[in-house]
Amino acid sequence: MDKPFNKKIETMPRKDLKEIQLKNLKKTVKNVNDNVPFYNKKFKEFKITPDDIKTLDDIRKLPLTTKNDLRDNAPFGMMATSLENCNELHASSGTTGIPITTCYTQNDIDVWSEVMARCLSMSGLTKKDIFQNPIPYGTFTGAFGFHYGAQKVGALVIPTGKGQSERQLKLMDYYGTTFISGVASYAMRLSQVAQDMDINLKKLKVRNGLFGAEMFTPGLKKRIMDAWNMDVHDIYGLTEMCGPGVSTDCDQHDGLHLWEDHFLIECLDPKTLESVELEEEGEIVLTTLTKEGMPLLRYRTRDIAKIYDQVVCECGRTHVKHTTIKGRSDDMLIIRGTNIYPGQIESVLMKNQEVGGNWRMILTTENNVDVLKVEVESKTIMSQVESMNLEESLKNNIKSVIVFTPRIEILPPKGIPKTGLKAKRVIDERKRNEDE
Ligand code: DLL
Repeated sequence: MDKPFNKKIETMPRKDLKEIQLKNLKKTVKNVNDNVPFYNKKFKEFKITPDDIKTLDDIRKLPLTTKNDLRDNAPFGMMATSLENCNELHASSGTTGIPITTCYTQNDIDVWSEVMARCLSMSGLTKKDIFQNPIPYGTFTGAFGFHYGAQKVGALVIPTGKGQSERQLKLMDYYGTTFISGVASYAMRLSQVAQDMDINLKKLKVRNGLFGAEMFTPGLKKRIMDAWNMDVHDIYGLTEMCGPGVSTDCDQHDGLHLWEDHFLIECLDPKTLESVELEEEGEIVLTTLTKEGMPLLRYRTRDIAKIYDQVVCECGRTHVKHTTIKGRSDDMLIIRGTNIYPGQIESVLMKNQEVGGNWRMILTTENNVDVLKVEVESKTIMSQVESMNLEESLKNNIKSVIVFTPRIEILPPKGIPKTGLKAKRVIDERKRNEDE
């Protein structure tokens, strides 16, 4: 059974937790009203003052914040304190626009280390572990969050950083690494490289892994567990909150505990922006409760999940749980009139033992009709007959989930070109075809 890093807070009675939340919500609202012109203007527009926040439900009176608001005020317009009081900057990659930038005060770094230490301990990390961190150290929040948290737990951190999969595997073997972190699809890439190098992953000492940063279906999680013979946990987070460390699943592997003393979660219908019921799917909206550098009110994450209606978990933690992230609302595709999340396709693929670690969807238009092709890497090199059989079975299985029949192309292992840090699952060429 995993041990809480901070038992007092992690198992605190919910009544006390809510008191802390209300106190810190009031403080945050006053802080942004006094120090962030964007919020001060919004409060005037909404005709509210910080004194209107008397209960946690009053959060609904507050304005929502969107990624565009952050972009309009980039890079430092949303800061609640001067840069002089900050000592670290992180930013999203900015591949889809202006990078989302956030600066941390020392207290923000301390809080980040604390929540990461809780997530890592929940995934089994102890001071006895040798923790290898194969995430690029840079403006991406991933590597530093894991690094600070693992050091706080007291593990020995090996900051291997970016890529170089062969070197990562050799170092795991050489140093006897017991715990690894990373972007979810990278663990699969490593297992593929291990196969090419004739390394038996099960003979390495790695016994735990904590992964996230992108769509992470239960099917992919199980795949990684089986390939490495290790326990795998899912970690969620985003640059706008702190980076990784917002939530992680405990040993029950049934939902991710979100640290409610630092973040306040709501789940809204993305169309009406009204709250959905517990256990109903919606967009996760988060408010920071202790952030000093860039506090955010009701930030629309675009991530789709459900909040569990469960007060105390079997693990003893009292912090609320949400389901794994199903996808982003902006990832949802409408193909031939059907709403499809890439995660639905991944769930089917990962159940098939002949399927390798990588796949992607390519959408085009032919005679005004959407065409979906799913490219799938096989686990091992296949004969033509084996490949045709796999194609047929995937066609039928995917059809049963998305209603129409996709085209399937089976590619050899590593047949899909590598993308950046996070896997690129969807290539939508439909618009371009229409314009031609
Ligand atoms: O990806 C922070 C992170 C690093 C989390 C390492 C976990 C591990 P961003 O680059 O700002 O930050 O991307 C945040 O990634 O809104 C989700 O859409 C997605 N995401 C993050 N974790 C998960 C997860 C980092 N466990 C965006 N499951 C978020 C599904 C995730 N999606």
